[in-house]
This record gives sequence, C-alpha cells and structure tokens, in this order.
Amino acid sequence: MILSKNSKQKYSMCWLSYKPIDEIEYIREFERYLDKIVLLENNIYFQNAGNELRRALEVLFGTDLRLSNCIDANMGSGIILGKVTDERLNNFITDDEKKEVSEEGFLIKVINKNKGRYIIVASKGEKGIIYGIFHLINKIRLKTRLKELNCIEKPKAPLRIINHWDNIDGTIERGYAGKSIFFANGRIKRDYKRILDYARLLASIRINGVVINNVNVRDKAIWLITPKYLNELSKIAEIFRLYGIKLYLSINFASPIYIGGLDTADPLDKNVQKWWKDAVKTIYSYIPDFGGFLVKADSEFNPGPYVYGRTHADGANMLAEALLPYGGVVIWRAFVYNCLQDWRDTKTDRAKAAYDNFKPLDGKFSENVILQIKYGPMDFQVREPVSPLFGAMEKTNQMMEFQITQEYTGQQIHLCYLGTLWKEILEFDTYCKGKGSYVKRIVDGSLFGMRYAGFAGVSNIGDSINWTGHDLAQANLWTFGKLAWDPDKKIEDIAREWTILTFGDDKKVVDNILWMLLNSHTIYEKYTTPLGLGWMVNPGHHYGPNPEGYEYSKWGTYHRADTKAIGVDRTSRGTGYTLQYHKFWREIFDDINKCPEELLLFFHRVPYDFRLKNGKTLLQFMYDSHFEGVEMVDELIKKWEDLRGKIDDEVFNRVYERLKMQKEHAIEWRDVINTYFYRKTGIPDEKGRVIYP
Ligand code: GCV
Repeated sequence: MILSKNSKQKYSMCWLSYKPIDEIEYIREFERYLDKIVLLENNIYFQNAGNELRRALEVLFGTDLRLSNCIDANMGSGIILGKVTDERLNNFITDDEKKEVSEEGFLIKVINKNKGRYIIVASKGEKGIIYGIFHLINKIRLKTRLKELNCIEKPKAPLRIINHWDNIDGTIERGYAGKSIFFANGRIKRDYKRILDYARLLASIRINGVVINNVNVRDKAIWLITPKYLNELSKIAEIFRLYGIKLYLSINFASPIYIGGLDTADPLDKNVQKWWKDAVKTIYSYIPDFGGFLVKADSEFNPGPYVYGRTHADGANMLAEALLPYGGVVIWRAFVYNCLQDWRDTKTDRAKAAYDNFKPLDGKFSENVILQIKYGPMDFQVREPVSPLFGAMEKTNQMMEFQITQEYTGQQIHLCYLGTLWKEILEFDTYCKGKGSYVKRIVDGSLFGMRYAGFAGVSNIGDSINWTGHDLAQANLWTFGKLAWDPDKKIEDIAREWTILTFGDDKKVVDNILWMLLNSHTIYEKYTTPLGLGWMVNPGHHYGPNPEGYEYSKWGTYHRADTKAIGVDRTSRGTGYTLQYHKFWREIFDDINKCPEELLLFFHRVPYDFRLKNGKTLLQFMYDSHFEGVEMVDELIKKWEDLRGKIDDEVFNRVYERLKMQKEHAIEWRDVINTYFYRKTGIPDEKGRVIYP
C-alpha cells in the first residue's frame, strides 16, 4: 500500500495510490509523448492540474517533466492543457469538437502531426481540466492504448455532491470510519493536507460539491455560518476550489432565533428574511463561490416552516431569495415525516410522507431550490421501491440522495457494495412521461428540462487509515462519483476499473474482487431482511438483528407480524401508498402475483403459507434465504483467502478480519430472524436444519 504522509498520520490514497508502470512496451509507446507539460493558461487551477499530472507521471514513468507555458514550433512532444477556446489549439481541435466540450467536460486527443506528438487535454473551464487530468492518469494506469485515449466526456448531471453528517465535536452521525476530517471538539480542524488529499480523491471521481456538516445542525454547528467560523471555513473552501469543488453548509432553520436573537424563524417575517439576507452576504464575503444551504426541516425534531404554519416552499424560497444574487442554491430535503405518527389507523403510513408533503408543492419552489429525495420512501433500507416522488414533481428541481455510508447495510463491517442497487434504482422507469421516463433521466435534469439536478451521497469516509473502515467500501464512494457523472455506465465496468486501480490487474485478483463486490448486496439481503421487509435492526445504532426493533414502535411492530402473516398492505386497498405511483406501477404493485418478489413484503401483507414463484412457502423462503446468505459469506471469505499473497498484507488482513466478523454476525442474523419466524408460526424448517427455539 502506498501511504500518503502528513504530519500526524499515514493513510492510503485509495484508488489514487500510483505505482510504476511495469509493461515495457507501453512505456515505450507513451514515452514519445513525454517531453513536457504545457499549460496554456497561467492560473492556479492550471498550475495545480499540471502539478498533479507531473507528480503522477513521475511515479508511473519515472520521468520528471517540465511545466511550460508555450507551444513552440519545435516543441516535439508533450501534453498540452488548455481551454478549447484557445486559438493555439485550433490546429488540433475541430470546431465540432469544441462545441461538444462543456464547462465541466473535457476532451483528450492524441495528435501526431508534423513530427510532433501531443496529447491535448482541453476544456471550456478549469474544472474540466482537473477532471481530464485524473482521467488521463487513470487511463494510463489501466494501460489504455494511445489510440483509445481520444474521448470527449461531459457530465450528465450538473450537481454531484457529497453530504457529510459530521458533527462539530468530531463525531460523525452514521459514520463507520473514524472521526471527522473537518471538525474536532467544537472547532474546525487544520489538517489541510488530509482535506487536500480528500479533494483530490473527490475530483478524481468528478464530485463538484461538498456539504461538510451534518444535516442535524445542533449546538455550536448552528454558528458555522457566522464569522466565528467563516474565516477557517474559507481555507477549506479554498482547498476544495482548487479541485473544482464548492463548499456548502447545512443550516438550522431556526438560526435567526439561536444566532440572531429574533423571537421567530417564520419565513414570511420581514426581520427573518432580512436576517438571512445579511447572513448570506457575510458568507459570500468569506467564500465567494459558496454553493449554498442544505436543509433538513420539520423532520426528526429539526425545526422548520411547519412550526409557523408555513409550507416547505415558503421556507425554501425565503432562503433561496437570499442566495440567488450570489448564484447559490437551496437543497431542501424531502425526508420529512412525523416519526411519532399513530399508525393504528390503516391509512397512515410513513412511506407516504415525502409525497404527501411535497407533491402539492410542485411548481411552487424558486428556480434555485432543489428537492433532495432519498432513493426510497423510507430510509435507506437494504431494499425499498423507488420513491414515487421521482416522476411526480415535473416542475421541481430534483436530486437523488444515496447513502454511501452503510447505516442499514452492514456499517462497513459487512461487505455490501451498493453500486448494483443504485444502478437498479436509476434504471427504474417511472412512466411519468410514458415509457422510458427513467429515474436517471429525472435526476440528470433532462426529462423535465431542469437547470439544477443531480446526486447527493451521504459520505462513508472518516479519518481512518483507509478512509472507509472496510477497504472494499472505498468502491462505494468511487461508484457514487462515477454514476453521478454518467448514470448510463455499466456497473460491472465501474467496479472493474476501481478494482484494477486499487489492487492491480492480476486476473485472479480482479475476478475474485469483482465477484465479491457484485454479489455482496444480494448476500447481505439474503441473511438480513429479504423480500423488501427491512428495518429489523437494533434501534438507535441500527446494527445487528432485532425483528421488532423499529425505534418509533410505540404503536406496534413496524411490519405487524402475527402468527399468520407479515407485512404492511400498502396497496390501494390498504394504506394507499401505491396510489402515489403511475398507473403502470400501481397495477403491478397492487397485485400480489405481479409485484416484484424482492419487494413483496414492502407492498403486501402476506400469509406465511403463501407460495412464491419458486413454489416455496413464504416461511420456507425465509428460512432458506437466511441459510443461503450465511453460506455465501463463506464464498466471500474463500474468494478473499485465494488472494493471500497477491494483496498488500496490511490490507489483506484488515479485510479478512472484517469478513470473519461478517460471518459471525451473519450467523447471528440468520438465527435471530429464523427463530423469530419459527416462534411466530410454530412451523419448523422443511429441511430439518437447526433453528434455535
Ligand atoms: C442525519 C435516518 C438516520 C439519521 C439521519 C436521518 C436523515 O433517520 O438514522 O441518523 O440523520 O436518517 O437522513 O436525516
């Protein structure tokens, strides 16, 4: 493992740990282009990109290239970084190519002309250059042949943002990889090297925004938007800026009361509006390219506009008005529900909350408000249906919220690669504008022609040696960035690229790790809560099995299991949740025989003797699934054991330890859940396996 040094700590650079290229033929082919790096713009962004490239090439090829500012007639060869609009590139780039390159996009072109050999990396703006550089570096590391380097890349979604749930005391809500890299003990950390390396990792997956504090904004964190912290924050913003990443902050909706001493935070109150305008003005005086606010309001005890009898549009638009003159945005979370609701009434259903709260507001949000919607209607369970809000808000900017951190998916002790699940969600056809109305086209803004759209991923990193606790969990961060840039990409390709860049291209290494990644979500689902059941975790920390553990269970168990059946009837005859979907899906979800089986218990109340498509009863399926899941963890372990000696020892052992823990905890899941069903039904396993009574 190549470790990046900083004064206090060593840590891996994940997929950016460069090693010398070992293929002589490839080195020869490439060396002919390596005379110097030409920067056609003289600014810190180009300088930084040039230095990134130079440092990488030094490791890859052992050559220390000069940085130069001019293309001279006898240049011979080199890598040229420039803006597509630069006339000096006219000889190399066609007008059509120029037109195709966007502000964040880039072009790479290999040229052999008049005995000169050049690789052009060009963009319309600065961000595209840094993305182009990392693209080139990684393509070289994948030993991509020169003739295959030519490309034009552009993002599908304009906003690609990481959300940190970092608290100002240094803890991370739902963080499983150490402490915050930004905060400690109520202060902003000055570990700029670590932040810079983080910015490099994020830029290499083309992330363009980062919210560094938790959406639950409490205590001192409320004051982050004031000069008390803004000076320090501006230094962090500066580091991120170098890598094309904007800084955003989560805010507390009641800040005018907490900080401003007002007696209300009513969004229609003139003093409140003025307070926010002044606060925003101050922020921009420290951070001129500040991205904007992320807001969790009226949810899980956070204040919001409902307190004043106002709508979420009133709340969001008030903030948006303050940010608009500076180009800032408000990202408003749709995760609004009443966690204390009494669900004994059969129509009451938490799954309906986001739609019920926001659908009536479609078209009422300002142009710079974006609604950030969790992928499913509940809360990042191992499987949920796609939130019906996608496809229901044609006049509202929308973003997809994925949880990269593995709150309900094994907390970075269990291997659970999320790319396969995310891809399924993005490929879901909402039918809102007829066939082909995919979620991916909604969150990239193209289906409804929205200016702002994109992806938010709840971060899985902390200050641990490998950033993510489980080394293989780095793949989730990588995949989030790759899908946000291009949701059409094949997940196998994304995972393969990560594997090679992180562990090298040994065939066995690649095959085994790829198998592990691509099967891991299914395995986790099998031994935890298959068929869309969800939630059977311990309350509070959400790790480990607890069949009746749903924390807001005052009104009975979440899944309402009794001796005959389990699941909530969410059909149009039941809670009415399916009515929030387009007719096409409503009819499918409503019908117990048509409903996709992996979501059966999400949508239906099902008797234990109900026969599934494979002929098994629901109960027997449950037993089998849990046994199979544990057996498949053995497969994961075996695949990893086969790689001993082929992977850096430290990394090997770290992952091995986690896999062994996974096995132990998977057995616990199997036994607790199977026992639960056995106790409920009194029906033993048909195969006579031991189920603890
Ligand atoms: C940041 C779930 C999590 C909370 C999280 C919340 C949210 O309820 O358990 O930790 O709070 O989602 O997304 O706001």
